[in-house]
Amino acid sequence: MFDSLQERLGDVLGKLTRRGALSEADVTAALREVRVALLEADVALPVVKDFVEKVRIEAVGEKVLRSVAPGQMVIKIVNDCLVEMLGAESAGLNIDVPPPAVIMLVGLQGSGKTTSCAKIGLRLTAKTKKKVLMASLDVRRPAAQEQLKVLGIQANVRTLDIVPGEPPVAIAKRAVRTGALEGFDAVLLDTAGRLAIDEDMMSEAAAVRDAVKPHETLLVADAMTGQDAVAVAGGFHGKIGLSGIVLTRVDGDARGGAALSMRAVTGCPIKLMGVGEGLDALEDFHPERIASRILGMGDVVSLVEKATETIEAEDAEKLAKKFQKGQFDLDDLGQQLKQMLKMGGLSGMMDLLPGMSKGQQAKIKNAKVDDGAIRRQLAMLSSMTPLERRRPELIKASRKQRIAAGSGTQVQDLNKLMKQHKEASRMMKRVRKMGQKGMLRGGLGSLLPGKGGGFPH
Ligand SMILES: Nc1nc2c(ncn2[C@@H]2O[C@H](COP(=O)(O)OP(=O)(O)O)[C@@H](O)[C@H]2O)c(=O)[nH]1
Ligand SMILES: [Mg+2]
Repeated sequence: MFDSLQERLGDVLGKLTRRGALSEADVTAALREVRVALLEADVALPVVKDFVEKVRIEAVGEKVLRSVAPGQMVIKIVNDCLVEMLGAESAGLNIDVPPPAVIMLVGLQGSGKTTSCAKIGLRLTAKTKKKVLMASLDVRRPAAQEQLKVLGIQANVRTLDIVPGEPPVAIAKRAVRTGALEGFDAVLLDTAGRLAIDEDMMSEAAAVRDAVKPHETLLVADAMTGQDAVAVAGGFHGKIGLSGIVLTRVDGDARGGAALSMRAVTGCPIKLMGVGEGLDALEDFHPERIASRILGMGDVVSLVEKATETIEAEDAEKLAKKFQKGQFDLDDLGQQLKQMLKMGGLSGMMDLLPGMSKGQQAKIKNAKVDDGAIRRQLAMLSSMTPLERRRPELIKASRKQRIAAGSGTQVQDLNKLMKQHKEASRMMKRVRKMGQKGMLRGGLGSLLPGKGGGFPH
């Protein structure tokens, strides 16, 4: 699922990150493409409109367009809005009630209700050691009750004895009564579905609901059905009231629009997803994981988060001002090294630096610069006096020996550090004529091997 959407969004957003600065027009153009991509993935139109508008409002702000890595900031905003659309936090089944917890499954025929019922039964039994009773209220299809019984045997979950001719409401009541009398923690009710929503089906489900007052009413919806699924969800929610959604066939090659719209349309969380025919093919639905799967850029998102935490705008500006004056002392170097460490070392920084091709990034990542080198350099810097850090030219032979001894390094390590600092500050001077942002980038970039300073090795 989500493959084609992922490809489309990846293209659009990738283009943004490859540009250094962004204008409002760039963002607007990109969002137009995002909109088309979502519509093609079958996301409901009102949901798409809402989504794009939300992203636009946040993305064209000063803060984003003037930030260190505007393209990535936009991706982060898209990601956050996706998460919000999918339901902010993951929601589990609500079974913390005086037992038995009654869970009713509703949905169209063939959506996967009976299978999901057995999957949930197995999960509650195996994972949370609950005592579960399942009952099929599907008296329409001759083999339906038998099907649940067979699955119950496979999953090692009890099913309510079948009484031929018993109507659905009576079965539901008997199931809950049996559950209470025999000390079951949960009673799962698998209801009958139709090929399309109709009044009969709705009133039957409503009658069961009124008779047993379920703690959870889950809509089982097939992710493959696209736009229809959204209408179905709206219909069920209006007539019966849902507490959550189980999305099935997420393992298929659906375009994913249903999954993306369902939460927004009903306001109900997607609680579980079916990812195969096997009874263990059931997973929790984590909005943030799904979002990063759709964007295929989970790493970038967390890096941007780290970057905004570590490179505060003011720090960046302060640094830029110093560069403007052509100053770059060992304190500044230390500050940059610390930032690098915080951001997960050089390989982490790579993605945040605009203007680097994928090839360059890969090369540097493969070089595997270890954080240990940065830590050693920081140790040397902290063995210096403040005066030495401000005026590196003071550091001659005897001082060098003291610093190396104090930091547990060798004089040649220190020489290397001094040389790198010299190269970096030369680089700073070279980028002086660029804009402030350019200077910051040049400054950070100069710290990278093969792109100026060439350290740490
Ligand atoms: N691939 C896949 N198949 C599923 C999933 N859930 C259910 N199915 C299959 O869908 C078909 C119909 O499922 P069933 O539970 O009988 O649907 P019901 O009519 O709503 O009770 C069965 O063949 C299931 O094996 C899923 O998550 N992935
Ligand atoms: Mg069924």
